[in-house]
Amino acid sequence: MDFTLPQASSYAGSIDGLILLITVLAGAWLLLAEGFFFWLIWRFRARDGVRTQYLDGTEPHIKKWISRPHTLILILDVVVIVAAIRVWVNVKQTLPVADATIRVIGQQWGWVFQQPGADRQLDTADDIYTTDDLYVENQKTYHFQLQSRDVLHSFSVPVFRIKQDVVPGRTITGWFTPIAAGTYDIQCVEICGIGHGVMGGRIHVQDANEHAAWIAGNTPTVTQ
Ligand SMILES: [Cu+2]
Repeated sequence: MDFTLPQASSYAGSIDGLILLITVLAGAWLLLAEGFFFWLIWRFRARDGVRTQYLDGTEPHIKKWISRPHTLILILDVVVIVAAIRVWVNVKQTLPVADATIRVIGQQWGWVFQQPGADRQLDTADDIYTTDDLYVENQKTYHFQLQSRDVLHSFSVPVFRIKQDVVPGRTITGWFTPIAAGTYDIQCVEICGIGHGVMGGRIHVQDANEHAAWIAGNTPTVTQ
């Protein structure tokens, strides 16, 4: 049984790498600091005939145990910040050229998806609307326009490592490129009322043929 969450978007791996980097750096310092702390407690425990030393913490040979790790941690902070900015710029600041643009609308309590029909243009008469089920093509880059009809929601696709707030009155644009076919969860991750807990959906990442058939089969017939 696999306990890890699949990485189903092009940038999922870089976000996981960032989390791993921070976990390893913070975890190593935690273990080191706690180990040293308990060693001090054991080493300088009360013993008969040994007088307590009174130290005020300003002695250079003691201060270096604070200042040197402090400097190291500041350097590692810079490493984390540089890594985080690189991922942020790639995921949030850069908008790669889209193969298709879709609209994602949050409302109490479900997701409405609007995507181009056979004409491949959004906001035309043959757009396809679905509720809670989003169908996309593997290896294609999508822009999504997030909107809300009522309150704050948050659009989350865990396998894509997407979590983006949805704000009434605004259109927030983001992107993803699915890299693994399959059906995955969509969640709302912003408390949005009594039905928040059931505001889930599914994203179906389909292969090219399967998706072309889905588009063809679901494009509404438009009478001119
Ligand atoms: Cu919601």
